[in-house]
Amino acid sequence: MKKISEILKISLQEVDKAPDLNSLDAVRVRYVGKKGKFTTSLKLLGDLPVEKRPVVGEEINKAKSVFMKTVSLRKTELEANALEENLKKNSIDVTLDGYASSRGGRHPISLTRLRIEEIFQNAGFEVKSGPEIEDDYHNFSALNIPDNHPARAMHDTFYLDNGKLLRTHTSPVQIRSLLAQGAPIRIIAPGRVYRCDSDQTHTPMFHQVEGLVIDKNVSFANLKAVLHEFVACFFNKDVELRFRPSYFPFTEPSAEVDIHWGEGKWLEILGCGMVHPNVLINAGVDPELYSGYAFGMGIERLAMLRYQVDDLRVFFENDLSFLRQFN
Ligand code: 2NL
Repeated sequence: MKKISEILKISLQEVDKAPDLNSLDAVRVRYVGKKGKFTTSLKLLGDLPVEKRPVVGEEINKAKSVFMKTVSLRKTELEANALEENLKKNSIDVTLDGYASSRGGRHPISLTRLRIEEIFQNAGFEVKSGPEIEDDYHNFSALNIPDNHPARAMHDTFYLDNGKLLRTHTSPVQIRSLLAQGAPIRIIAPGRVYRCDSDQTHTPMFHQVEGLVIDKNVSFANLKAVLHEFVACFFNKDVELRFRPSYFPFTEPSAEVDIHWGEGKWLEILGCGMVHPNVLINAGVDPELYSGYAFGMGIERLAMLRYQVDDLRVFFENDLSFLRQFN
């Protein structure tokens, strides 16, 4: 009996000293495992006289129970310590800086459009917009484009099931403005336009700015002066212009304009002309009293020149590493 209380005392000391869960389990095995001290003591009961067996047996079982309870408490304690340590090791410092979220930026086409708008606004032009879904009259007929003109062919125009179409230029915006407010007028109409055409240098949707000035005594000389000033402002330098005679159904005379861009190099950037009398009549303006000029240019082309982009299609791919360069 004395020996059992002695074993218990030592075993409890070992439990208390066990530094971690593994050594605690080793202690447990040493006392209550198959060959443990309490286990073997119970097996040796048979060597005692019959009348002593129950008392000693009970004593061993009590000691074993106290031991097991102590092991269990120590186990809980060690597990709590381990958890605490793990939390410390893997804790997050919530006061550290996070990742900065980057701000978006304007698309180069938008930047170019805004720049063009600003230049013309400073020259007294109003910026106008209108629907992208148009009817035949405002997109074609009013502009003196006859029924059999190639621009009307299915090949170029996106027609909708309801007989309407996607505007092929922003001219209808100007026709609508003119019908609504009459002459004199001085406007530009930037916006998306659509043509059923797609290759290296054409996208089915692109951007255009058209301009329209109607007043008394408006001349081709006024048109040349305004375009020359616009190009100088846009490129921040004096650029030589070349007017080549051309044809548009809605202007007469008509011209295409090139800019002098490097040794002997000329690049076409816009089309223009004096508004055709038929267009003035269609828009309710008396061509005996008023005259006007109009012009149209592609925004993508101007953006490519300004930002030295040589492939039109990058404007439509939305590749972030391309777009970030314009922030
Ligand atoms: C081009 C040529 C042009 C016009 C657009 C126009 C508009 C009205 C009346 C008369 Cl309401 N003309 N617009 C005139 C000449 C040329 O655009 O090459 N655009 C990209």
